[in-house]
Amino acid sequence: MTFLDANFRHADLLKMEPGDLPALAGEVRERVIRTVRENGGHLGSSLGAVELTIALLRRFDPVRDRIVFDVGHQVYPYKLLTDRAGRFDSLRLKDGICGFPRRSESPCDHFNTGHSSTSISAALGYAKARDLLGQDHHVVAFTGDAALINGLAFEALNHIKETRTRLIIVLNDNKHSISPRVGGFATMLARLSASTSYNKVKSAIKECCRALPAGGALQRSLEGIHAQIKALVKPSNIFDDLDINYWGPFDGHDIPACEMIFELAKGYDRPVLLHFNTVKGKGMPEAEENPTKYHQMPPRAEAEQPKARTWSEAASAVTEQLAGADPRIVCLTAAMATGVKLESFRTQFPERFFDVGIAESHMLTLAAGMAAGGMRPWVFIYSTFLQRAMDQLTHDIALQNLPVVLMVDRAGLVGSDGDTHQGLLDVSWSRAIPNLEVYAPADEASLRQMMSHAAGRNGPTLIRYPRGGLPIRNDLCAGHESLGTVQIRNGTEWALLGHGVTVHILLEVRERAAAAGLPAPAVVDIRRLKPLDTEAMDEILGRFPLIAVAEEAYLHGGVGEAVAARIAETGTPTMLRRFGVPDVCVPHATIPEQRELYGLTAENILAACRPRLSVQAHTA
Ligand SMILES: Cc1ncc(C[n+]2csc(CCOP(=O)(O)OP(=O)(O)O)c2C)c(N)n1
Repeated sequence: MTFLDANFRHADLLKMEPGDLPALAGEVRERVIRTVRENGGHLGSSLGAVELTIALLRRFDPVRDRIVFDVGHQVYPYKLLTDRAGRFDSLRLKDGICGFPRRSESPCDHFNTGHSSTSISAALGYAKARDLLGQDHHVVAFTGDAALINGLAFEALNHIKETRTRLIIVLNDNKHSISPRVGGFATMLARLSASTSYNKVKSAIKECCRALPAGGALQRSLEGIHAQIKALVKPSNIFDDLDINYWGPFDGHDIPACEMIFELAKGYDRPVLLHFNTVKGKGMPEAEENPTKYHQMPPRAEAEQPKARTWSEAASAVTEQLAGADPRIVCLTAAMATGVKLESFRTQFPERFFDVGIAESHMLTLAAGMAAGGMRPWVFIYSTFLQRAMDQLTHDIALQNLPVVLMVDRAGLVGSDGDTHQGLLDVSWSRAIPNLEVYAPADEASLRQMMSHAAGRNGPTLIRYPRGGLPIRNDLCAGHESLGTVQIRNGTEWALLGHGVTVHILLEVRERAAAAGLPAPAVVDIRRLKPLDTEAMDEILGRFPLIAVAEEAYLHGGVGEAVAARIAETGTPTMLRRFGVPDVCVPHATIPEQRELYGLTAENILAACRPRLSVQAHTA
């Protein structure tokens, strides 16, 4: 019998017999695996959270109660069981179900996420709002063990006591970040997880469940278990010390036990943290075996394509070479060693590799300290996660003019992870930070050149590069020593300026223009985004009556604005068109679809510029 069909509703879950729930869990897993294999997405975390989600949804009202997920990549079972099974095949596709909780998508999604460690702060906010508004629903923060070590989560844990509110924290402890988790807190959790108290509680729960009474008798029975939990489950731990009641560890795959624990927690009038042990990738042997590999999977179409060498691989290969020549070079990552491809560096230079866990702010200040102490730190970070460490970049690194290199991966549009993961802000804010030099390579040769420059620089350098494979063209700036603005193709009447990936789009515009009998535009690689190469720039602006700037970044604060300011300040009589991402949150879709949405295509740029070209009248 199939339970999880397209019409499955949350109400159906409440009617199910407990004995049928393991079969439902199997169907949820099967659906998650099938969909992720096809569309790509996060796999291991969702597979590990199936039973906990079923129990949560049987004991809490997902609309009235506020369940706040951390990161949000474990919500596929939650989405399937909250009336979205019929649309689940569209997961992460354009206009489809988002891979993370989205308030606009369902009344059951209470807080948008994508970045980690926000759940306790947000849930605490919800709890306090409830108290102040005189409401009485439950608030649950659902967090992973690796997310818990971020400073933001610690700040929230510290604050809980002061708020004197009722809050339930579900700690889904699968012992893994993307890679194995790191640090002293991980060791403490491991010690708690190994505690044998759970077995004693389990037998108490089993005893109670044998003849579960109704009404007041149930309440008395629960109180009895509660007393046993308080008596039994008390290994010393930081949570109790922070006045957050710690209960656990429990088996997060035992649905009746999870339900009972949730029911108990609902009756508790103080903050409580429920510690569940789970297995990342549960139910899929290869994912259980290798949770790092199966944390996230590419869409089938991408997986079947021949694997191109990626920007991340190229960047880490150059770093290894530079580190071989300079023993002061150290590499830092915040739990993203696989994503930024630092595994080989870690093997080659174990003493000079630092995975700090999900702790971006700490990582940057640590790098600043290392640089002040005489080392040459190279920080590898996704553009979107650098947002977590803006003050550290500014206050600790840039203002002290320290020689830290920021290798900003996944800069630009990132595709199906959606709005929380786009790397569109780094250009705007990094252009405003003093002492910082900012570069965007358009090909591997440029990347190498920029990294060599950064290695020798006595100040902070940021190099942004995109997600995915390197371009086939690798000689764009051949013969040009300058890391500033370089004209790479000659032209008349119009010049197209870009940086990074857009340089290739502009070369395509040039080809299309030639095919259409239009004058060929000059193509210019801006290369250094800050400080702008004003000398070369002014010379180019002065030669062409039409200038177009294209960048895979927000238009607000982008390089296009800097060019506009330059044109205005120098009184250059030229017309400017800018192409980039407008003032919107960019939803999940493929990168080509996202480019299409915002006009970052050769076709659109040509169409937009065409009316300004004087020869247009002569051409077909
Ligand atoms: C601020 C931030 N840094 C990095 C990431 C990338 N990231 C996504 S999931 C993850 C690991 C999360 O581990 P955990 O909280 O234990 O949850 P699990 O995946 O094990 O369920 C990381 C590092 C992120 N989403 N947000």
